[in-house]
Amino acid sequence: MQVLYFHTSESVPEVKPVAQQGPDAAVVIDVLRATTTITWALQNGAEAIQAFADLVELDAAASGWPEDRRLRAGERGGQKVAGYDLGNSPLAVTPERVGGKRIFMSTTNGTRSLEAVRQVPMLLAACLPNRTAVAKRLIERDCRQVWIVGSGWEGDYSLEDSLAAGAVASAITELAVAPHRGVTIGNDEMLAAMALWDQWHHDPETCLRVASHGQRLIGLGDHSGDFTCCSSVDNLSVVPEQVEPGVLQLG
Ligand code: 3SL
Repeated sequence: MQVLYFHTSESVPEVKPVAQQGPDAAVVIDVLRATTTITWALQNGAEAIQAFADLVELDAAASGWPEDRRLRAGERGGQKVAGYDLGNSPLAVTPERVGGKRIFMSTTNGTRSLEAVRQVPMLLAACLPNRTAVAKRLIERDCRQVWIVGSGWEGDYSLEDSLAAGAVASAITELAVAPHRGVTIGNDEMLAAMALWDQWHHDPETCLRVASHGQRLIGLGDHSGDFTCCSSVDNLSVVPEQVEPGVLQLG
């Protein structure tokens, strides 16, 4: 298995078909907070997450879904979109709120990354809480070329997504020990992310708090619960997987 990391949706190369050496799997990460929220929403019984880069498209799709079985989740600039049911906090997607519901979701960066790789045959969402579960899924499916894609902030690098990319890749290298499952690290970005995980794995919450987007969230108000939730490691075994373009369910 070859594993590569791209920091943002903007840095993802053109996705080629598998027959032309394109990736057979992609893993999207937005630690603060979209993929953490997606993973917790599915853990807590949401029927599915349908992700959109664009709010107008989200509204159009949501309006075609029964009102009692839908929620609209929107975040821009770290804050809830006015009039939407939910923002982007993993603490808000409780079983009572999301059970049985489809969540139509758009965030500043995370849902853009999901859109950038939606044509890759297998698309997963990862965060620190499910990083080992994601690594196991990739190994079980015997993936050949995996693109891990961060979300960053409006085209720029983000520390916390790289931390989690390194966490996933480290779990893959630890678990894929059978001789026929050689793991190769495909680019410098992936090597650097693994070094970051080595550096911070004893204290991921501090890494999230010192990161520029962590600082942005702190500036917007008290996000202590979000930091604790988003920096927890390996406390979830669910893996969001794309089942049709833009729609994630538990695979
Ligand atoms: O950028 C995103 O997609 C969001 O996850 C940002 S925030 O954590 O909701 O502010």
